[in-house]
Amino acid sequence: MTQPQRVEHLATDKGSVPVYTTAVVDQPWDSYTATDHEVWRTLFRRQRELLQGRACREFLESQDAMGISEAGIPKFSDLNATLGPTSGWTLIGVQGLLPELDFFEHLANRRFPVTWWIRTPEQLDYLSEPDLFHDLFGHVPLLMNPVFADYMQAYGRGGVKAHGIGADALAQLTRLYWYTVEFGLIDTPEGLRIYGSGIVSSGGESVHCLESPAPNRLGFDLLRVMRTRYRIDTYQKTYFVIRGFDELFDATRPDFRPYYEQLATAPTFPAGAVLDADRVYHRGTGEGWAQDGDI
Ligand code: HBI
Ligand code: FE
Repeated sequence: MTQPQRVEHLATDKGSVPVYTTAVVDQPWDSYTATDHEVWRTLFRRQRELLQGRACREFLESQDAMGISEAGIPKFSDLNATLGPTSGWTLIGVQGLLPELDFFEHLANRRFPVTWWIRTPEQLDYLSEPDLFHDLFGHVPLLMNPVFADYMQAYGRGGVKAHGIGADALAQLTRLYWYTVEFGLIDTPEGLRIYGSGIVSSGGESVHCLESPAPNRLGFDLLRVMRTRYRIDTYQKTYFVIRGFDELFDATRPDFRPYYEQLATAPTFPAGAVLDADRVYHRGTGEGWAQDGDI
């Protein structure tokens, strides 16, 4: 088997530029080094300790049910043996960021792309694109939840359609992904909990999103989310809260075309905005926010 490539952002004098790749590759599990497995163990231990009492029950229980543990980097084939019969999803190996349409088409066919390589010890606390830890530790467990698994396929199908409609529709749909799949919170009888993959795979944000007074925590509303801008390189200024995965799946059931038409002339909102119509769980103080203008 040829060793797959490690495709990462390109550092240029104008900042980092994403590099896209479309290849589907076999996971070269035997090629992982002791350092790779040690990076996994370090991140796994840190995150599982932080996520007790912070991540939603479904996330933690699904990780355990799949046998994702601190032993070392899991084999995609082992995980597929559990995931396939449970929700019809298959993990496929990829080399890095996929172009939007490729990504959506995989989701629409219940294939979840997992980056085959893991970050280096120097990148432990931050890297600018998804690696194996983010994808596998963060995204894969909730694919075991039937309703969330259906949502992810519906999202993929919506993405393929949005790609055909145009850039605005794509941007609006990407905001939905960002504020749910990546940075979503869920309300539970024990309080707000995390389900977003971008949060559960990040040390600082796992605490910040629930306990810092700075960010807003607002009730999920589909069109509100699709109009709300975000930054990819700082903690979120606003987290949206769903009351259950059904709320997410029900929101993506209708055809989005009328929404895109309605939103075509609707202005977007800054990431830190709080509107009169918002269901407010917490109005953020905004302390420490990067003064980044109107993002
Ligand atoms: N590619 N490998 C990979 N993983 C992702 O999570 C991913 C992607 N390409 C595009 C993308 N996510 C986002 O733009 C989604 O909002 C579509
Ligand atoms: Fe992600």
